[in-house]
Amino acid sequence: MQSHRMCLKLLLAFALLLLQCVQGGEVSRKHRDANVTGRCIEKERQALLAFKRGLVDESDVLSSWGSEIQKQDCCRWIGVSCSNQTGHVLQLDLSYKVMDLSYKVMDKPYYSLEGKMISPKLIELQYLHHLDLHWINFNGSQFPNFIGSLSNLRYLDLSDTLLGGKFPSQVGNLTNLQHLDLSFNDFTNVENLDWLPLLSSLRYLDLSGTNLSNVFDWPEAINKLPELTNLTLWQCDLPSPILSPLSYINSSKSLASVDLYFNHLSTSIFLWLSNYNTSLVYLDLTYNFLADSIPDVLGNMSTLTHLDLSNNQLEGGDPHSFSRLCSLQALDLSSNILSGQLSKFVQILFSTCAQNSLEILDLSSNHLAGSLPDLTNLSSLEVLRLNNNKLSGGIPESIGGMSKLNTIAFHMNSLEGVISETHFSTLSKLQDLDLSSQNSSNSLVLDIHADWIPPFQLYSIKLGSCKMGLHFPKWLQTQKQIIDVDISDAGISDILPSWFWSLCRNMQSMNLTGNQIRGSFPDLTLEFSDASFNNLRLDLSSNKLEVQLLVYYLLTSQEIMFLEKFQIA
Ligand SMILES: *[C@@H]1O[C@H](CO)[C@@H](O)[C@H](O)[C@H]1NC(C)=O
Ligand SMILES: *[C@@H]1O[C@H](CO)[C@@H](O)[C@H](O)[C@H]1NC(C)=O
Ligand SMILES: *[C@@H]1O[C@H](CO)[C@@H](O)[C@H](O)[C@H]1NC(C)=O
Ligand SMILES: *[C@@H]1O[C@H](CO)[C@@H](O)[C@H](O)[C@H]1NC(C)=O
Ligand SMILES: *[C@@H]1O[C@H](CO)[C@@H](O)[C@H](O)[C@H]1NC(C)=O
Ligand SMILES: *[C@@H]1O[C@H](CO)[C@@H](O)[C@H](O)[C@H]1NC(C)=O
Ligand SMILES: *[C@@H]1O[C@H](CO)[C@@H](O)[C@H](O)[C@H]1NC(C)=O
Ligand SMILES: *[C@@H]1O[C@H](CO)[C@@H](O)[C@H](O)[C@H]1NC(C)=O
Ligand SMILES: *[C@@H]1O[C@H](CO)[C@@H](O)[C@H](O)[C@H]1NC(C)=O
Ligand SMILES: *[C@@H]1O[C@H](CO)[C@@H](O)[C@H](O)[C@H]1NC(C)=O
Ligand SMILES: *[C@@H]1O[C@H](CO)[C@@H](O)[C@H](O)[C@H]1NC(C)=O
Ligand SMILES: CC(=O)N[C@H]1CO[C@H](CO)[C@@H](O)[C@@H]1O
Repeated sequence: MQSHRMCLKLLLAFALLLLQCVQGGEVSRKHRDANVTGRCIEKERQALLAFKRGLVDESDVLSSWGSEIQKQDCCRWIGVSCSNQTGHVLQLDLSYKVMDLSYKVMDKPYYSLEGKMISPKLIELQYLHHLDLHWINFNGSQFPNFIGSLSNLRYLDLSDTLLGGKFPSQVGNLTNLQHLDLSFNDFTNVENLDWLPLLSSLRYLDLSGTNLSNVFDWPEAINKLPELTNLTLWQCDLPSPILSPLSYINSSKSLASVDLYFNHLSTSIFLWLSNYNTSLVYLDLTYNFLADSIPDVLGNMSTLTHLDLSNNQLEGGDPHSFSRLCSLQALDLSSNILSGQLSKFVQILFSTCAQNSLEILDLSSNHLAGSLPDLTNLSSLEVLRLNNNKLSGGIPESIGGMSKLNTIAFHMNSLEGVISETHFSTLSKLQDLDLSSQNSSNSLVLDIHADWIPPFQLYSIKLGSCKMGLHFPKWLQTQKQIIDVDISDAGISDILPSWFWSLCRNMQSMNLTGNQIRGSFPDLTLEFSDASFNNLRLDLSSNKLEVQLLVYYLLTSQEIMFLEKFQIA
């Protein structure tokens, strides 16, 4: 668990470094030049220095912190902000957001501020109202009890710090807190949330990754926070609420965002959520134990804009309750067991309301059947995923009029018929198209003129097993941003065009297997010596090429390329 998270950290940190590199560290420079006039208080300076001694700073990101004469003003240290009237330190933010990473990109591949201990001298910073140590690795050390005495704190973020030990319920003493994030640490199980209602100003709460499996009354504790707007409890082993009539009384009416991804919640969660039916805009219940049909009470959450119920066991084909969700922008019901006719489902869904607001519709991986209806009434739709269902029949030409679409995923159905240029006529924003069928369940034929100039610039196109005619699709040449192409098993019987290698430049994946493509290769070593082929995964197997090859290029951490497989028939 821990090592997995460290890997993720490294990866993210590396991505961040690249980003910082591109931005040239402008943000942080600005930060350092600010508040030149500040003069910090000696006692607080000593506290900060003691705090620094508790850290391992291999990348020297805290180089501005020091006892040298030119570094005397601790209000100018990176991550530190003082009151410009009293000089007291008000803010200590050592999250990666404020760190200056630009200097060390080359010799230190990632940002690594580690903690041996959180110095108790930090308690000297009595005026501190913002403390953010997100992502500093404290490697299982105990949560510092004294933090419960920093009574002016309004903002506390100790997420991903790998603190361990007993869950720090003494944060309940920080009654001014508005923002509390203790997510993804290594605390033991929480016994109760009795301390939570003390935080009556709390607006934002994130306890993700904390085991709350024994806290059956967690909804009551949340209800007692009158100002709470954002609640995030990912992966908390949350039990389904056992609701007493009391839980409806005096509940806060402010919750706007509820993210309960990956817990043990059943449909009774909706009863609790209906307390918030006038405030809730964002609801994520992905990976829970929601079963049976889509509950009616959802229909009363009329302010919802984002609803994600994917990866549950919801069934049936009657989404009546959705017809009242008039502000819905994103609906994800993928990976459930919805059944019935798609056309009826869509008709109920959008007969009254959300047809003009909906931007994302994901019904993939269900058991929806029947033909694809005319969806042009969903006038704002950008993402349409209907893959892995039981859809049959043709793809209506009307889809070509849905000009905002950027993603179409229809693969793994039983669709058939001809696809023409009309199907794409106004799709200038299309970036991602998948009509493939790995086991020939779709049997689509692309009938497109050789000189077609598509309206779009795709990133990814997957047409595996769609029949494309004998000729190598010339229009692919027009796609300048494309990184992923699958035209395997497409019935192409042609000579590999000379422009093929320039098409592959900067691509990640090109799959031409199972065609009748002929031709020989010029000097492959020359072609592949070009660095722009660094990450290409190219599959040309099962063709009639003189050189049959399956090439995997991988980029190792030493930036050395190597060929894993090179088959010559
Ligand atoms: C800092 O000083 C300026 C005037 O120089 C004042 O307008 C501002 O409110 C002060 N900010 C704080 C946080 O005290
Ligand atoms: C983290 O703690 C473990 C023991 O709990 C220790 O073996 C390991 O060396 C520590 N790692 C670092 C980087 O301090
Ligand atoms: C929290 O508050 C209680 C009582 O108000 C007090 O006894 C306790 O010492 C406080 N804990 C901390 C860490 O400040
Ligand atoms: C959470 O705690 C419960 C009860 O102690 C335990 O059964 C469960 O495995 C824990 N969950 C995780 C993810 O460790
Ligand atoms: C609800 O609030 C009222 C007045 O603020 C209070 O008298 C009552 O005891 C509260 N009810 C519950 C169940 O907390
Ligand atoms: C709180 O939730 C709202 C609604 O989803 C969102 O717009 C906002 O960014 C969230 N606030 C924070 C601090 O994450
Ligand atoms: C939904 O709201 C209506 C009033 O707008 C109410 O009559 C009905 O009981 C509510 N349904 C549920 C399931 O809460
Ligand atoms: C919200 O839910 C409450 C209780 O479930 C219900 O009485 C009320 O009518 C609902 N309001 C709306 C607007 O649906
Ligand atoms: C589109 O909406 C109009 C007006 O709401 C309606 O008359 C028409 O039947 C709808 N078309 C489809 C294909 O659902
Ligand atoms: C292949 O398609 C059939 C339906 O034609 C489906 O039942 C089966 O699950 C598919 N196989 C895979 C591996 O997806
Ligand atoms: C290319 O496509 C075929 C058939 O769809 C598939 O079996 C093969 O794994 C793909 N090759 C690569 C390298 O992804
Ligand atoms: C980096 C920093 O400390 N910035 C502060 C400088 O002072 C202004 C008020 O004048 C604050 O708003 C900044 O946060």
